[in-house]
Amino acid sequence: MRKPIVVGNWKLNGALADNESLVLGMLDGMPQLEGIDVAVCPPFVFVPQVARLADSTALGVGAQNCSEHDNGAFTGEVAASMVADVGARYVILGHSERRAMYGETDEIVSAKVKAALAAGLTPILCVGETLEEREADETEAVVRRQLAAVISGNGIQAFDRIVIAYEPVWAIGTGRTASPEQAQDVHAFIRGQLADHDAGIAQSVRIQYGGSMKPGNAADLLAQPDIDGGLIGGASLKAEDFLGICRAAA
Ligand code: 3PY
Repeated sequence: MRKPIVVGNWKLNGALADNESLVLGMLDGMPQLEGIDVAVCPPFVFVPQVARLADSTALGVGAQNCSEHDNGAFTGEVAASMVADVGARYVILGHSERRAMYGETDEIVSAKVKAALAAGLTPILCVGETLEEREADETEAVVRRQLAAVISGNGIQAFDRIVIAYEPVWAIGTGRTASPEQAQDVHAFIRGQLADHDAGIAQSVRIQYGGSMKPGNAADLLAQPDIDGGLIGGASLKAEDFLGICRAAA
């Protein structure tokens, strides 16, 4: 049995006072959640604050990105070891917004996964197709290519320590959600791609669904056999919505 994992991606949102009430609200509901991993990923600068608030609780903290480099002349970058140092346990990598807006290629994402693993972080590796790609029947080819880069750069064994998030780009920030069947099909395909390399890893890897998951649609998505949790955008900015999704996953 795979342990469900629900992670909030706050994106470019947050402020010290707001973060505190949001995290305290989440922590209020956490004791009722059993058998599930829960984390939130604020912007870099708020990782230490959230790590402090969540200290000694079951709420994990992650970053939304990290550099593929360890240190040096890379102005504006943040190394994986630095986010680990200030209390992060997870890092979201290859989110479609970073692939589309910041030029992150499959190879860069793979190098970031390597850096994150070396720093002891759990990468949350995002994969998924755009609307044009889906309409051109290229969903499987895109997801296969995105996974292959990380497998070739890090080896299949690395997936022992990676969480995958399937995020159809057309369902991110659009209010559109993949149907449970559409999501399940791609989750099963992802597991099948890993099974071509290692059946045990394919069975144990956790695959989250991301893309407008809300309390109202979470239960149906999470009931699918290959959906092991959620990577939550907007609904992670309200404690009650986020906890509602966590309860559906637990
Ligand atoms: C969304 O649901 O909007 C996301 O991008 C989650 O990462």
